[in-house]
This record gives sequence, structure tokens and C-alpha cells, in this order.
Amino acid sequence: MTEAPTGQPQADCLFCKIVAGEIPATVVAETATTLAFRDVSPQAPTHVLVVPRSHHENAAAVAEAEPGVVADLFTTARAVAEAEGLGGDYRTVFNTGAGAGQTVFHAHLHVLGGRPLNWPPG
Ligand code: D5M
Repeated sequence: MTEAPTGQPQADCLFCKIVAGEIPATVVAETATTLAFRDVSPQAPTHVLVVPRSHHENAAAVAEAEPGVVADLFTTARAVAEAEGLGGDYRTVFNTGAGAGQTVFHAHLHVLGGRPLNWPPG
């Protein structure tokens, strides 16, 4: 299948479908440009994904096409962390590429917290 241009909804993209309300998710925050919902496979007491409403394969593609949206993702992440009562202690992660653990190719910022987080990550 031909891919839609970056920024446009992608026909078989899971997170585009969540943004469109076609697949259910537990939404915890939303803005004009972002949506935040709970990860189905949480790795910490708080594990939320913040996604751009527009489709981009990864964070770098968002930065190239819509740099302001990268800031919006982090602003929403901070709002989520505050709402979750994380007290300023949380981790934000973009996995980029299958070799780095990316499994969904619609950019998403993981927000993790609520337990001690080790470094380096696995
Ligand atoms: O992260 C992709 C994340 O997406 C992974 O932690 C599971 C999560 N996931 C997969 N399907 C869903 C649905 N339907 N709702 C919520 N969360 C989901 P990655 O960095 O690509 O490995």
C-alpha cells in the first residue's frame, strides 16, 4: 500500500485510529495537537503515551514537519505527570526504529513514573 504523506492519517495506523476514536483507549489528556492515553502494557504504575494527532513515523519526523508539536508533546507529558501526582519524577522516552524497540510507527512519547526508574534502561 502507498503510504499517506507525513502528517496525514495513515490507513492502517493503530494510533491514527485511536486519535480518530475508531479504537478505544483510556484517554487521560488531550490538546488541539496531542492525545494522551494509557499504555495497554504498562511498565510502571503510570505509563501513558502522548501522541501527535497528526501521523508521523517517529519523533524526528515530527520535529522536521511540525517542530512546535514536539514541544506540545512534552507540555502534555508534564500535565499528565502532574495529574498523576508524580511530583516531578518521571521518564519520557521516544523509541525510534525497530532495533530500539519501536513497535508502533506513529510517533509516541512514553511517560513513565510511580516507581523507581533505573538507569541505563534495558
Ligand atoms: O511502544 C508502543 C506501545 O504501544 C507499547 O508500549 C504498547 C502500546 N500499545 C499497543 N497497542 C496499544 C493500544 N491499543 N492502546 C494503548 N497502548 C497500546 P513502542 O515504543 O513502539 O514499543
